[in-house]
Amino acid sequence: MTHTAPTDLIPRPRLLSPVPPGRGHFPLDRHTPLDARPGTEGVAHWMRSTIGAATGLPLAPGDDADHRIALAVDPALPPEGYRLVVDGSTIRLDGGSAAGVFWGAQTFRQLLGPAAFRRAPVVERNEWPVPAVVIEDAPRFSWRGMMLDVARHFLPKDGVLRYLDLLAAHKLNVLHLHLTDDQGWRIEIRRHPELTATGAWRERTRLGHRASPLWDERPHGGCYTQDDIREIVAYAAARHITIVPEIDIPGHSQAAIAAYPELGNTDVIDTTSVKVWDTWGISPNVLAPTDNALRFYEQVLEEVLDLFPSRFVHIGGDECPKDQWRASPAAQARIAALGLADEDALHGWFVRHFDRWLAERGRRLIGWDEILEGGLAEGAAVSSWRGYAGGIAAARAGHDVVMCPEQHVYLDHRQHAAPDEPVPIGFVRTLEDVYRFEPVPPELTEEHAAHVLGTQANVWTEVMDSQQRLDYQVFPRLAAFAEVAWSRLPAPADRDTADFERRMGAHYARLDALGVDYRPPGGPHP
Ligand code: TNX
Repeated sequence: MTHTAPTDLIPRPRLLSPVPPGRGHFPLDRHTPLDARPGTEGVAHWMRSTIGAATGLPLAPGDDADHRIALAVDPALPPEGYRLVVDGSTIRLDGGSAAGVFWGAQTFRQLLGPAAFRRAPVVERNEWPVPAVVIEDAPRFSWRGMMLDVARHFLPKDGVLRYLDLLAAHKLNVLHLHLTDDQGWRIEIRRHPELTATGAWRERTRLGHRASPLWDERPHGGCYTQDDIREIVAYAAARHITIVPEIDIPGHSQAAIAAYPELGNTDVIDTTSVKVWDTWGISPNVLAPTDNALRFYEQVLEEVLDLFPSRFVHIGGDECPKDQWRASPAAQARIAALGLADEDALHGWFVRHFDRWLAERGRRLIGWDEILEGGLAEGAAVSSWRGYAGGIAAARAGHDVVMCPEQHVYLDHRQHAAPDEPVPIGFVRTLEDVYRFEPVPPELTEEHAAHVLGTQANVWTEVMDSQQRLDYQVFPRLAAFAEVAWSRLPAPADRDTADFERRMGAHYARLDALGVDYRPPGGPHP
């Protein structure tokens, strides 16, 4: 019978003592009870609905000292850590918290073999031998994320739920949702209904060049209702994943200006003729530095805070062209009235306003590294995307950082130099390149490195208009990224890429069972 060798796990656990092959296993079958001690009921529910559905085993509640799976919280373990002990009579899974037990359950699922990743059993099978093993594991970082851009191409709710399952299977615990951009506004805001009535749709897509498959003349759009968002947040919480919402200001806001023209720089352009953008790049249409714009976005964020329990709220802050502010007498008057030096400082004024506003509500602001340019707001954390430099500067100044340098973890970038690579943009980032990514740059002292909360892979979707293209770009690279974020790997040059590739052999079978359209190892034309 096929199960997975404990040495085939991804991400690699911290400590693994397998019993030599053939020296024992736990005979999981339809009579095996699942005993969930207090605090682990949610994990047991997840195991029944996922592993139970794939195997056809009931995993019914119960206890039997000679044959059982026992889940428990052991506060002596690290908060997200777990210990999994499998012998002939018991599978014992303890976690430092429910989250730790949940990550241990992901490991347990891998030990059952690829069939445990299906939605329903394909053959009648009564025994699922689990190899005897002792695993002690805990994550390197507390922020192990993926950013998904649902603004450039909308991903309907079920697609997001599916990605939450995929993140969970890789022990990733943050989904940063990029909900607004020039090309679309994707979250219902009750107080300002035009944001989605107008802002969720563009007339066409003109991405790249005329010959590009993404140059068309049909409308694109969609949005999440507030009930959709509640469902997504609850689904994520059941998987110990935090959704970090992003509302991008003051740039990347053309869709909002198309919906409410008074948000734009009305003394520079006729904002009533602005439409949701149908091309890519950086739109010159940015928010005007008015009290009205601040109030408007406070009202937006009030609804966002009601929906998302996340401590961190992302306000974007990236790629804000200052040309309209330079040309606008009203913006110039504002700069003078506030006693600011220039347009960069005005950008900083926007960010500082929301830093304070969020702090007053018990939340924390996070923004792209451009927020350093206007003078970093007091409590702000930084997503370092233009390389490591922003993150290094922020960490040295005592600010928290999420490392996501575009040279390493931008999954919109191409995976191969071949001209027929299906998504041929950006620089080449192979699976191995991602495996060699190191989130903590060596120039940081230990004290400053402690500000690196973790790392995330960013998935911008200008060229990803379907689940298939999305899967192709994200996988298998997300598996390498997950190991970087979870496991304590040696320095990049010393990483065992051969062992990782070997384990990927088992992992492709899991992705197949999950129905993931990953890029095949040899490329689309091996
Ligand atoms: C830069 S990263 C952007 C995005 C694009 C991406 C394409 C960042 C904060 N801004 O708006 O989608 O490059 O790779």
